[in-house]
Amino acid sequence: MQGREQWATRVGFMLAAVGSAVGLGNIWRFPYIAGEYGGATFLIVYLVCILIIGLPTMIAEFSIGKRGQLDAVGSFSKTAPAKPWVIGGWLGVITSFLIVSFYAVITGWVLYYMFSYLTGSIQQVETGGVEDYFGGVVGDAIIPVIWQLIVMAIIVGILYFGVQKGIELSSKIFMPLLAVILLVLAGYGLTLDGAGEGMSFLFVPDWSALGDPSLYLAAIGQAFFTLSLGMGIMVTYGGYLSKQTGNRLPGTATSIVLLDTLFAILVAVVIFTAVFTIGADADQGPTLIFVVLPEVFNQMAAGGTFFAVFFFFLVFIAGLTSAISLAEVSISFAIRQVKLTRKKAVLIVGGLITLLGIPSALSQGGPLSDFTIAGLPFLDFVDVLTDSYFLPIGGLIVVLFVGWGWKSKAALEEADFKSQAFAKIWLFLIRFVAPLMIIIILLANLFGIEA
Ligand code: VAL
Repeated sequence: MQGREQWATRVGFMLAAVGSAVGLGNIWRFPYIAGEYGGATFLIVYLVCILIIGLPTMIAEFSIGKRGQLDAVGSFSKTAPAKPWVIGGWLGVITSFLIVSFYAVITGWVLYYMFSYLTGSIQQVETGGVEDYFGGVVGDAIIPVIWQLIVMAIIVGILYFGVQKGIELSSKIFMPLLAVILLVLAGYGLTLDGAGEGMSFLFVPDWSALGDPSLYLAAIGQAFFTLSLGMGIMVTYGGYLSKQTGNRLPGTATSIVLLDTLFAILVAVVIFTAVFTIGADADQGPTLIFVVLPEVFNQMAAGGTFFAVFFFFLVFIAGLTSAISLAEVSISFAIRQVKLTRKKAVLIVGGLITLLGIPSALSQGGPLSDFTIAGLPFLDFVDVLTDSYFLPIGGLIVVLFVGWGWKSKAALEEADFKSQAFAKIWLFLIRFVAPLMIIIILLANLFGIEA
């Protein structure tokens, strides 16, 4: 057997983790959830969740991977032999596999939109008609599947080259590119007529909204999703760390969390300045970037197409690097557990993900829209199952294991804190604060408070 793959540099590892974190979660999910929960108020609660739950959990996931030096399942079982904690690893593999199956479908819609702008077809839609246009695209029997297949082929193509030449190299190219595009778009957004209103929606809180319990659920759920936590990704990526690339994990994790948050805020600036420019409502829900934003682009006197192509390219690249990380969890598992070569594992796992994605692709008004589970179309069912249940359970197992199941000396050694005070705060957060908050959201989800 060849030696296990590893990151080439610490910065490369960090960019790959940022590539994983920054995705549809930041560009598609964050703005519509923030839009639904009043903008600035949501942002504040979300930032608190990121700091006291997200960041500590990320350090915990990296530490497990770094100690185990294996895939998500292997790293759990090596760190805690013959203990039930390994369920956390299995759940990570299952969750990421489920998420990537529909994630590639949505990334396919994004790519389709980008091409439609390039060919000029969306620009011809009449004002107010994008909703029907979107319904036509996602409800078609062929379009969503073809674009899902294209996206999956690109993902498989990149993963075929492995950790350093595939994941790390693509992140080193794509992440700076994304930052540049985003800064240009945000700068442009600030010149629009709705800039003032958009910015105050995003940054001036309405304190009365804090009384809504579902705001907190939405904020914690978003923190897990956007930071790629509870899905085995950061454990898997931690497994490719060496002594050199894996030192000072708290610093690396802090940079990842900061960059992810900055991306989300800048995207929200782009979107809300645009939305308020045409006087649209911010609380449109999941179709915000597919319906409202194109209306904005179409109504812009100048530069709409330019803005739109770059925007959807940005979403596509962000989605791609995240989908890569989601798929890698199962691939690294297949390489170790089933003893496949990387190339075989990539092809087989990629094929299985694609198959599972097809019912999602056909569920949004297409031929399978009448096939529902628990009253939901297939894509929505898989989304809710993972977001509302599997992610928090996965995250809970991680914090309970690192906080209580693992000797704190060993955990601290892997995390490699330079400050005693921060090390103590971290242990306190993963032992008490994070588990308690996660248990509250789980119970709230079970008892049906809408997130
Ligand atoms: N964190 C990513 C996102 O925000 C994925 C991996 C869920 O979209």
